[in-house]
Amino acid sequence: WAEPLADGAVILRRWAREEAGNLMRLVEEVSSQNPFHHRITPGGHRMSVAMTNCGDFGWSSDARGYQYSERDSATGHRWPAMPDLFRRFASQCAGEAGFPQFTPDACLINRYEPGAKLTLHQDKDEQDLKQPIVSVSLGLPAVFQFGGFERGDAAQRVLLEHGDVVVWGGPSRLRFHGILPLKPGIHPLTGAFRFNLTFRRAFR
Ligand code: MD3
Ligand code: FE
Repeated sequence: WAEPLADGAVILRRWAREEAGNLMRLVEEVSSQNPFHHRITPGGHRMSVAMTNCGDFGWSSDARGYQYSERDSATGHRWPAMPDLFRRFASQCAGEAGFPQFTPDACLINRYEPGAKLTLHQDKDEQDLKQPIVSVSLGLPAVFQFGGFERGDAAQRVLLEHGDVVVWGGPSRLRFHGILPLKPGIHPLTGAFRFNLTFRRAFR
């Protein structure tokens, strides 16, 4: 079912459940070509979340900063192609949420182990901020923090569970958000991990 979260943000609860097995198989395929990797922030910290990407562009962080690029700066190789199912599924979810024209050119895949977290941040490295971001959560549940437009604004907490899809568009696109440290557990599909796929339009 669809649950409005804020202006421009909709949670499609459990929307990815049926495809979860197929999506995870494709995550394994992508990560066999471009392994999950704990990147270093421009400030020199190792991220607790491990990442990989697929698509024409990938998001990464290194000493030079955060950017989308056609190649992984760690290897010099192009990112694995975005699987058709990823592109189709993301477009379909965006359509449900009122963004019928969305076609992602980048998919960032985050892998959380127990204790891994993402501190409050904004996603604003994309060229056209009118395009939404579609996020798909798989495996262990996590507490998502959804703040305001300033880092210090109060944040609401929302549990994101296996199969939950969220479409972030409109004014919600620039809200601060993050993930609290993952609690340990075992999920039948993903084991000790949580995965989050975010589908993005990096460039017009
Ligand atoms: C709200 N990922 O990759 S998904 C990220 O669970 C990111 O891995 C989190 O934040 C995760 O940048 C949260 C939900 C999400 C994704 C993108 C957003 C919320 C968003 C962009 C704008 C506003
Ligand atoms: Fe984000």
